[in-house]
Amino acid sequence: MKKVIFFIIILLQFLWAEDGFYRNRVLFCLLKDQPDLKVFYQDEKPQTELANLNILLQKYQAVVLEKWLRSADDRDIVGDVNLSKVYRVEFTSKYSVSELEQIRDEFAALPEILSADFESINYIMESPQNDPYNPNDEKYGEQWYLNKIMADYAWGLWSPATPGSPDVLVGVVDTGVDYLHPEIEDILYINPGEDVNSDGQITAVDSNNVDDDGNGYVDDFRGWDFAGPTSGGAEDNDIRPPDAGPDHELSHGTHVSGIIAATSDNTTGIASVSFRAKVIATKNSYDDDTTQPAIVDGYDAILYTAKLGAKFINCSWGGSYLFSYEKNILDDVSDNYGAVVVGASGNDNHSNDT
Ligand SMILES: [Ca+2]
Ligand SMILES: [Ca+2]
Ligand SMILES: [Ca+2]
Ligand SMILES: [Ca+2]
Repeated sequence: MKKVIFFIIILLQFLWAEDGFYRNRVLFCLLKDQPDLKVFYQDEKPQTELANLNILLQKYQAVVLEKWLRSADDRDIVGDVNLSKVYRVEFTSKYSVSELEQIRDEFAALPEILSADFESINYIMESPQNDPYNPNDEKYGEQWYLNKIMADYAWGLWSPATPGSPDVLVGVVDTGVDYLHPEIEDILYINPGEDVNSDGQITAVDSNNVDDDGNGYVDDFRGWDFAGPTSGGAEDNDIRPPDAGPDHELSHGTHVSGIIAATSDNTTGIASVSFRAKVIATKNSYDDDTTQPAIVDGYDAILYTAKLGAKFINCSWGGSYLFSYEKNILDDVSDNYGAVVVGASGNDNHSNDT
């Protein structure tokens, strides 16, 4: 019998934990013009100068009444809520959800109180609730970082559907992309405004030398080469870099695009973190800049991909400065195009803390 009771207690604790909020607590916020409560304890029970409140504290057997936030002061006002006037009430025992809702509503109904609510229980999750999804790509077993960030469990959330979505557009502002790469060719976004015959393919008919979508870039059916082949050379619509340089530096954009969106679950190569997002790639390096390629017109390219619909814009590059108009671009794409720009945190072998 003891074992059964023990099991039931464990089960109840598990269920309570699952419920996600404290069953023996209520938070309430005083009205803005209400002075702070003078809390004192009588027979280890909290009391205040407010008779109405004392009745509820006694009725539901409160054992603690305290300010919820030690860090809050009169600067922390959100709408009608002055966060420094939020109090936590803790009761002797736990209540059912319906009882706690009733208690919350009774506190909220007091004339001195603005509102009342529950308090959540939060965890560092030790294990996800769903099954992981393991793609069949041949090198997936070597991609330890995907398991490290629990991408496999994130993919599993789509079950039984295929993970990810080709409707998610990711801008990759980098050294261009080898669009003939077998893991890349199917993940590049085709600009429908330049796909003249609307077949989702880029063929000779689409190269009509006309800016069909009127965005200022002629035949930019798969991104744009903002740098052009050499310094001083004309920009063009070919985002494919040459395979040059001792360390193949110009393949950086292809590498990055693969990490983000390489075709996954195709028994070939790697799986990508997004599984099957589409990439809007730009080329921002010169073909002959093979030692340490500089990013040419990177901010223009950020805006370009945002205007085509990229909601995430990857910039695996950086420098030592961010000047005002450059910051304006980041704010523009965030505020006006709803895009998140992700930048490198530094590959320059020094501590960013100093
Ligand atoms: Ca076409
Ligand atoms: Ca165009
Ligand atoms: Ca065209
Ligand atoms: Ca693959």
